[in-house]
Amino acid sequence: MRVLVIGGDGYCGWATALYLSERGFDVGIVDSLVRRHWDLTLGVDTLTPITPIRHRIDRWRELTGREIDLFIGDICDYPFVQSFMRKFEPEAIVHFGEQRSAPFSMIDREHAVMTQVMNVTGNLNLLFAIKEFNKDIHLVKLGTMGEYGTPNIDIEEGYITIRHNGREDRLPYPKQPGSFYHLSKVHDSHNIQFACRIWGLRATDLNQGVVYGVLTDQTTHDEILVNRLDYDEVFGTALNRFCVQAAIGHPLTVYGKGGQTRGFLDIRDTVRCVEIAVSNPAAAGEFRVFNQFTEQFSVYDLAMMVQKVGCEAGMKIEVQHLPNPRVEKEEHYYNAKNTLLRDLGLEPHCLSESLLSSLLHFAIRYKDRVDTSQIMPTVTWK
Ligand code: NAD
Ligand code: USQ
Repeated sequence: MRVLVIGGDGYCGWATALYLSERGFDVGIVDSLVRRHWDLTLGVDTLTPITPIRHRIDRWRELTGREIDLFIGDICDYPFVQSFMRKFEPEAIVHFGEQRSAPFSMIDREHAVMTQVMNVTGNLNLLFAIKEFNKDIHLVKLGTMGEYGTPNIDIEEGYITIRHNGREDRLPYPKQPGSFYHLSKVHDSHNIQFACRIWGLRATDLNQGVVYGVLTDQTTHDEILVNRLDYDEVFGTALNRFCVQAAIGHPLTVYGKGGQTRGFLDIRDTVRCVEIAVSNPAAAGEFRVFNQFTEQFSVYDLAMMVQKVGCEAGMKIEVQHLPNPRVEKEEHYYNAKNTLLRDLGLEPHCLSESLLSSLLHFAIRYKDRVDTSQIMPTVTWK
């Protein structure tokens, strides 16, 4: 199957492109490299020294004999989208190519507008391109668990059955996102659902939780293939940040009480979930939603787990409760469903002490690259 990975130079996209390539899919990568540009403008860098995209792809070909086509450009530019659709003729499009940081979207008006305009425009362009070139192309879109927020009832997979004044319907699950970034994903979901309903497109929205880890079987073949690992306050995510903080002896930065509970998954499950979605396409006209996470943890629980594993290895790790820079519930009910991907064959890698230990050792290996000034949060929601 011919699969285009939009955002294939990024954290999830690079791991997915190599995984699908090794699994026998014909893979093309589309990326504007804007993420590398944002890192430069913010003065942040990945913990791991990532090589230029063309070097990465050349090395993959040398090692495996497998080609990955590369299209450099911005999916907000419709003629560029038309040109790669014409040249590559995808059967599935996996869309990772968005501004994905909540703090980035909350820096100021400019960053909020940039996030929403880019994310919504790029996604709309893909929908129009699928309609123009081949309505059978399956769109696999990365959404986020954060679209739902933290309601005081169970979170279903995309839809909820509601009884109201004696009548019943299955409706999109209510959304209460927590940042302008998370809101952009809600807008995307609505646009995709509309396109499926009106034009008969087929789409899967993968409402992914927070991803952790860095090693996948394919990116470990060679140092040139190493994936990015973000630890800074803008792009770094909770567990990855805690492991890097532990590696350099920085107190773990729990925001507020730390009772914020989220769905999490190992990056090895991200790539497998995408394969499952691509291999089991949605029906024509169907807008399908899968909650893509494997386990739920509170931020405080994660910090305690990192502390335990680190201390057992002889490290000295403190946990610090910082004033929360975000506006979010710090103690709340959270019970999200995640059975649909398992029903299709996902066998989760659960968070274990050995995985945490290997992530800690990975962070220690690169700890001399850490810029400690990038760790404490400065972007606030207010
Ligand atoms: P990332 O920033 O590492 O990668 C995104 C890639 O997309 C970058 O290489 C960037 O250059 C590219 N890109 C962005 N806008 C583009 C555009 N307009 N045209 C072409 N390329 C563009 O992000 P990631 O962590 O790999 O996340 C990928 C997707 O998964 C995002 O949509 C994100 O919302 C979603 N997601 C990520 C996580 C996580 O924990 N990392 C969790 C849930 C959902
Ligand atoms: N947090 C801390 N300390 C930190 C960093 C974060 O306590 O040092 C807390 C945050 O306050 C929040 C939780 O951890 O309550 C998660 O924050 P995060 O930065 O790990 O993740 P988030 O901002 O939600 O965004 C990340 C990805 C995003 C994806 C989302 C999935 O950057 O692309 O959509 O995870 S989800 O959280 O399910 O919406």
